[in-house]
Amino acid sequence: MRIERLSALEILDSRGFPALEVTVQANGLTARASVPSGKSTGKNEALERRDGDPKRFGGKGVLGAASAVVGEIAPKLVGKVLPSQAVLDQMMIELDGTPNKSRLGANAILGVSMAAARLRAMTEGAPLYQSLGGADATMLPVPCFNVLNGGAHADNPLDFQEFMVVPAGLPSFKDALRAGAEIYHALARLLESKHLSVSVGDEGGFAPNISHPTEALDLLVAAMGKAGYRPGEDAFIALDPAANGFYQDGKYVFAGQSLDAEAMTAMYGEWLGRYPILSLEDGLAEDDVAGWKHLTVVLGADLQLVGDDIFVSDPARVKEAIATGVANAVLLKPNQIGSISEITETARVARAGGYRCQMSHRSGETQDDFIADLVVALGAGQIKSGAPARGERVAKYNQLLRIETELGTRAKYAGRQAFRHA
Ligand code: 2PG
Ligand code: MG
Repeated sequence: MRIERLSALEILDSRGFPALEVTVQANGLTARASVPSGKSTGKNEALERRDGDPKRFGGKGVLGAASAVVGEIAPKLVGKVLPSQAVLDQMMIELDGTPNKSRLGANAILGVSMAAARLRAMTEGAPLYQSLGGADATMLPVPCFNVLNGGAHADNPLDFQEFMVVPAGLPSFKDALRAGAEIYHALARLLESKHLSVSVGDEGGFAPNISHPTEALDLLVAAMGKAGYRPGEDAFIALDPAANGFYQDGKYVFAGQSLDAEAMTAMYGEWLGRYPILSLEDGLAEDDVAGWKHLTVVLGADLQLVGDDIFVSDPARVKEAIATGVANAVLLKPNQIGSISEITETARVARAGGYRCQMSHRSGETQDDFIADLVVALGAGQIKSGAPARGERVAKYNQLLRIETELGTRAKYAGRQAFRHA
């Protein structure tokens, strides 16, 4: 089976900005993939190539990335047998020749990497999760539903970015999805009763006019109860403050406060006694490594501490973190590193060091549901894909439902075990 055609198209993402879609064809089969985009990005992410032409999409066009696919990558693949994932990704990394994929663009490389993985699964006649993960890939992840948005993803006064509902205590993914949707709607009714807005942020969570994180935490716990779920038994809370966004001159400045890393750690610790929090992502800023070490020493035994901006899904950074005691879990965002082989390696390195992994979407998404299959393939046990609402967010959750149904009695639900110490 030889690759007949590799093409790229500039499409729109969920925010109305350009995104890259890649299509690969062989043997009458067509596989397609598109690449999402972050807004609160880590400074060391692989480069998302944008045109910078102010006359088109405010400089955000991806025609250059598209032409890298068609003009540079396609000539290496068209007419050839589809290589293994490792060989393909390595070929593109070498063709790019930069440490952060800045020449071809991480969006160009990842788009081809994903589309090729899909094509391989189609030629094998296997579902994508099985093609990538083998016959043992049967673990459905715990979904983390981002139901209250702030920070860079909303224009409300809330400085913390994400407040997630985590139905880890339910028996199956399907039950967890239903709980997420019911709690989301209970939260809407609660907000309405308080005359707060139910307009939403970039990830489909509500963005009410509140400013203190504990107001959001109280709302989450109340919504769980209103929907008939027991906080701390059926459903839990995960946070992504995305602390880079409010880190100024060595202090964390939010809701009228200015705290150092020790005070932040004490505050998070105090919340653990009051709220059923089982995961904290980017509780401190990417440059505050000393703060992260302190946070890990003080809270690492009781709480999952996820590194996002600080690790940027980079296996080398994760390795260093394991050696130096920073965090105890890793967020997996394929476009931070730029290929399927590399994100798989990040998960392997994390796992080998005893770190948990959580698969993640980006705030700018498409309907592509690749990460749903990938989280099952990697057996990561956790995923965040925004609210249980909005097409590009539920595309992933719905694909997980299909996978769960297809696996039937072989499907396992990660549940509370997916979270360290939970
Ligand atoms: C995050 C993400 C996804 P963004 O910070 O974890 O929720 O946001 O894609 O804007 O980086
Ligand atoms: Mg984050």
